[in-house]
Amino acid sequence: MNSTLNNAYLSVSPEVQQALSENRPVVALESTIISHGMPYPKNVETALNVERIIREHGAVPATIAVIQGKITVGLTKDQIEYLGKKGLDVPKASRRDLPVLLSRGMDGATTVTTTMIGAAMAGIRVFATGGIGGVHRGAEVTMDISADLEELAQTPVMVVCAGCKSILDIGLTLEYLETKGVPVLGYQTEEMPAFYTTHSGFKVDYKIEDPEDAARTFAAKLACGLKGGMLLANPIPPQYAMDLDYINSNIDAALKECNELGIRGKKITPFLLDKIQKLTGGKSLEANIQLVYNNAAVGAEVAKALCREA
Ligand code: PSU
Ligand code: MN
Repeated sequence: MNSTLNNAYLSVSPEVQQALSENRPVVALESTIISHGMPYPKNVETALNVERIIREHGAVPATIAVIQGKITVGLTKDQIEYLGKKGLDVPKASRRDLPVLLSRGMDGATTVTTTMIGAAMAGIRVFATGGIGGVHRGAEVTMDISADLEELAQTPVMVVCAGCKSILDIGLTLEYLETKGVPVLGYQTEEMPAFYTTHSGFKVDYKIEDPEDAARTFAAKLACGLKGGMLLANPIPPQYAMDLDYINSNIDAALKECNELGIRGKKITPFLLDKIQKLTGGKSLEANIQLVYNNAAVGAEVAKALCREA
């Protein structure tokens, strides 16, 4: 771990570094959800609440971003506020963007992909977020498949999420993860959750009973040196779940507009997230926030259980 901590492009906060060196639980958090996933000031408020929830559960939060050319693990409040305020003006940083952002001393909002990279470099094993990227609908023509899936195939971090939105093709996303050997685990559920709803019609590979079960599963993978991470899909609490038909009709409308406007590449996901929030008059934003809180709590419990394992 020391050699990675000496990396000139990595900066780990003293609090996170100390927790890791004492085998105390740390939960990584992403910054694209702050800059590109929610509007200001709700994004900052949510990011700070997520950190508080993780602390209340006895773990240390480590929000990750690229700040002035360094993968920064454990942002300060001011840095979170800065990224939230700058919003879409912060470049969305996926794996392919890192070399340029780092060498030029730029900022970047880390996606699931680059947050996993930063977490692994620092030695953090658990990462909580909202939803992952995946195989987009129509990918058989566009080849739009999120780099998040490739990262899950190669970087040893457990990602706690609420499944993926049906802006994606959930069935193809699960097929892709199967091909890549990524375990898709349902937290106390047999069904793959679909972000705003607990139902998707697709099954997960295995149901996980509790944080200990999740930790033992991940520990077994790590012990065997099996490459890659794991997905722990944690359904939105039912009281915050949205009506399936309502959310799907809004997703369809957002997808239609995205196609008509000819939006491409990394702009697609942020466009869809923003459009859905506007079409639902903020209702989807509230659901989004609540599921992130829920994932933060489960992430902290799994991180604690992993520290007891190892
Ligand atoms: N899905 C969400 N909210 C998000 C994202 C996805 O429900 O904020 C963000 C995450 O950072 C994810 C990224 O890693 O979008 C995926 O982008 P793309 O589809 O361009 O790979
Ligand atoms: Mn894409």
